[in-house]
Amino acid sequence: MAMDHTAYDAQQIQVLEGLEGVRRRPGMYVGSTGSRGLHHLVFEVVDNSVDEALAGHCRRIDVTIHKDNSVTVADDGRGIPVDDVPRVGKPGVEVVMTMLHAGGKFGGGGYKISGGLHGVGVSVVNALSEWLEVEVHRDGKRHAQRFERGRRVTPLRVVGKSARTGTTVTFKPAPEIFVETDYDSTILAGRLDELAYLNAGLVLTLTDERSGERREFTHKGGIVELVRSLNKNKGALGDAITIHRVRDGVEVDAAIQYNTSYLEHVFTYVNTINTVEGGTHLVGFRSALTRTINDYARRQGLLKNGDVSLQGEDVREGLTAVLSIKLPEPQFEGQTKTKLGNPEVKGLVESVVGEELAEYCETHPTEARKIVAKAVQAARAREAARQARELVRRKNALDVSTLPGKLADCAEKDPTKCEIFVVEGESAGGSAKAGRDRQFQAILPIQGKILNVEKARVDKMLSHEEIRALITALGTGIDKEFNFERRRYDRVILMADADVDGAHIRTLLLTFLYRYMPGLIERGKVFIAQPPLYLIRAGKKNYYAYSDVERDEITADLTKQNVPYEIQRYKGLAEMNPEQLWETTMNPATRTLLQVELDGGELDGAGELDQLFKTLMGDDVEPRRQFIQKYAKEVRNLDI
Ligand code: 0RA
Repeated sequence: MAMDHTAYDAQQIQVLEGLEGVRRRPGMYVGSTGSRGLHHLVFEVVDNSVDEALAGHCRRIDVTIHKDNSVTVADDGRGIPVDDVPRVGKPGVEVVMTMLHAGGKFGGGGYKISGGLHGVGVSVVNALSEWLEVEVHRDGKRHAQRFERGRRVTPLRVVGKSARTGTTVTFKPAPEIFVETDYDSTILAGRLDELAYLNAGLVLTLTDERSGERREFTHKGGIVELVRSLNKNKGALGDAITIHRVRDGVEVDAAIQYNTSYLEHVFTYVNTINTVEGGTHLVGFRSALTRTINDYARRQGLLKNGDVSLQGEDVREGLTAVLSIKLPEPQFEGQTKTKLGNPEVKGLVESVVGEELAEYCETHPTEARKIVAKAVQAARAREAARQARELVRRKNALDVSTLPGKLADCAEKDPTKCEIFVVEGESAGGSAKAGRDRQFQAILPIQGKILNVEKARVDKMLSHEEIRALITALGTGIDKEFNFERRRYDRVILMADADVDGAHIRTLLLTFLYRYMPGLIERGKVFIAQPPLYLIRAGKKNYYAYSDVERDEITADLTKQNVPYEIQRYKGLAEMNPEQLWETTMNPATRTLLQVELDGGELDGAGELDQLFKTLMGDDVEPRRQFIQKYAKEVRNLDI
């Protein structure tokens, strides 16, 4: 083909300007010149290999971090074409490495499926590298070419024979561009593992020559394995539902599995990019779920007459799912370009997921019924919470006249100086009322027996008179309308017998507070009173022991002094008279309180606690017992 020199020169200038532009504004192309951008270079190269895998030509991708923080990405794909590109007059490899956006624009037919952050292509990596070497195994030969700061320094040469095909790219990020040049193998490993889930069967390896560590990532089952591992030990309801369909050139993969928690974990991907801002695919997925489960519930008569219909949030309680779609021309929108905009995708995903889900329900009635039952329970809890909120809103919580009759309020009106004892049982409540300092201590007796603690569910609790009284007394409102500033007391102290029943009512109240007023626990405002276990009478003197160890210490002491004594084991709060209760359990100067804490805090502590509470409320007695023991260890001893 005759070369048009004018066009060629113009092309050359454009190429240089293009890559110079990348070097002038690297952040625009790779996000930043810090750690994020540095790692993005690797992801960009790996994504090119993943495209080969998606096209069905590549089975493994090996990533190596070298001692000098240069990185090699090797695949066993077809190899980047080495023939001259018509009109450009240069080998395909060189065009790919030096022209912006040249990535998927040639080679015929194939579209770029996996995404670099901006789909910028490997030329950006070249432009931002001190040097880059590419090796192509193709047509029985090994070809090599070297670039420095994006510019070709050797032409593409045949350097040997080869019996295989594939592409190997090695590059060293330019130190004048990147402020961070040390690779973090954990970050690379995380993405490679994610890619292994999103591309079932693909083998990815990471070798860190700085430490000698080598890891392999492969997940035969793809996203289903991811969902199963996310649900491990979370009380999965049946096995995961898997969906795999291609419609109108869009590949839809989904894995769905419910667990017994209240949490929703749905991860969505478009062309292997994690679409954290959601988009049309997620909207379609959600409406398919809501519609299909409602349809099934109604047809099977699982929704009672008085029931409200299931809303999106109901069918997503305890849902773990991964949705991964692949389409030729994704439009990414949003702040971080991680929101899918393609409008046609909504209906497409909705119908594919809807059809598959309906089919699953028909063929797996036992599992389907469990899922519906869970959603129905969520809907009832939502309705009960709404009614309770309504109740709280209707009655002005600050208006003393609407306060529950059983509440013995304190005289002090400044909430920061007040505390409330929530006391199990009428008689203990009576002692507490008589023994308290009425200036700042309020008492709310709760009838433990009325609440069937074995079977109580949170939605049932909300419809209960005792719990409503507690909500009104505390004044903060619940759930979405919780407002800490409206609290009527600064400390909520749960006071129950030191026996199994007491432990049950206490954990039940804690479950309630955790679910509907977590803001109180987070702020360290919830406490557990510590009544003594023993009274040791020695003549006119009374000693209180709060543990067996303490009892033994006291009696040993008395024996040493030859003082006769009598031990009484307290079976309940009611056995103490008001003065004793004040002295041992309520007087801030002498009492001990346990402060209830969310464990972990920053490390998904709420999630873990959620799980524990769920365990507690389930039907298994053994996990409940274990929880109570674990919980006892987790509360901090606090002297006030
Ligand atoms: C364009 C066309 C073809 C393959 C590739 C690019 C390709 C690019 C990269 C980047 C890293 N690994 C890669 N492997 C392949 C298709 C060539 C053909 O039709 O044989």
